[in-house]
Amino acid sequence: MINVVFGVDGYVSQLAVSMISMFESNKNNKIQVYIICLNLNARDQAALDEIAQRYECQIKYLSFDASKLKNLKAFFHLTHATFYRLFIADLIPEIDKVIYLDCDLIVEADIAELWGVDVTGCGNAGVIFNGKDTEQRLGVPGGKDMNAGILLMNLEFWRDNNISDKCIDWLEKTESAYMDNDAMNVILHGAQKGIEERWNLNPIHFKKYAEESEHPSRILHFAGAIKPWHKAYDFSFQRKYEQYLALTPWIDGYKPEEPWNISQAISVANQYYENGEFVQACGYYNLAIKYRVAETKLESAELMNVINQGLELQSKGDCEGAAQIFRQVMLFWGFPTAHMCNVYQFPQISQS
Ligand SMILES: [Mn+2]
Repeated sequence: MINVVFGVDGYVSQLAVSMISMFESNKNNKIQVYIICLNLNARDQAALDEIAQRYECQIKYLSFDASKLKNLKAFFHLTHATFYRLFIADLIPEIDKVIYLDCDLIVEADIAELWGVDVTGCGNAGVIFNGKDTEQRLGVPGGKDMNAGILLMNLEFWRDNNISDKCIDWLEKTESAYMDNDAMNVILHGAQKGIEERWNLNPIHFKKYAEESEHPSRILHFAGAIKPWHKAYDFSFQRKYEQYLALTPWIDGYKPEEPWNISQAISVANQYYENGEFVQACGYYNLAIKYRVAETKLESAELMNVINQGLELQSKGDCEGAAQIFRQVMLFWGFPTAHMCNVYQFPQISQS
């Protein structure tokens, strides 16, 4: 039996996608799923149970005293659920090993291979990123930057060495950007095992790698503030996300989240433009102009004239011609007009 733990704090449809992608890729494995949740409603729980039953799995739900989180602060786009993994060892004392999975990923791998990694003498196994972050930012000589989105956790080690308490204690005393991820990298320094990067591939950095089945067996982890349920994300991964979402009841009425700033609007427009969908491209270039006007005055009357030329072509139905004019304006403002899979190469893509 493979034990898999998720933590959820609001992102239930995303959890459903992570979970169902795992089941779809692991039809020959027996999996026990645990979900840590503090406020899951009965309807969502019933929908998750129904999905698990399709794959002959019964979910066990775990809850804990929320007051343990009262001194911990979540930053950026992260919710308190990021801290749940710190409590796993105590929540299931009868279990010695689990795979922990985030809710922003798609499993396309046989997780029995991950489950088989030897974690003797280690707290966590996971993918170590290239950054020297832990060493430089957190001042741990030789410190590893292991990403906590996908972990094989040795719970026996966690309990024997009081890792949970040590992490919480460190977090209460330290203002750190990546919170529990940082805490584990500091506290477990010297007791971490690196695994192959295919277990934690961020598609925005590895588009070719992730898409071309060079590694058919991998976990796609959509780390960062822009996710495949945002319209600004790379369209091909939005479609992949929606394919799995379509296996869940959350597909009903689903719409990706619209861009909330100029960079995201341009990212969407550029993709439509490259796909030859000029009507949609113009719509999002218009939105980009709207965001620009809302935050900055237009530079000149001349620029206004150029924009008006584009709008006129658009109103006459020449959306290709209009889009070309709008793209000149975007370039003038310093934005790229070629689609970039890595949305973070845009200026201020996630700025709220
Ligand atoms: Mn994540």
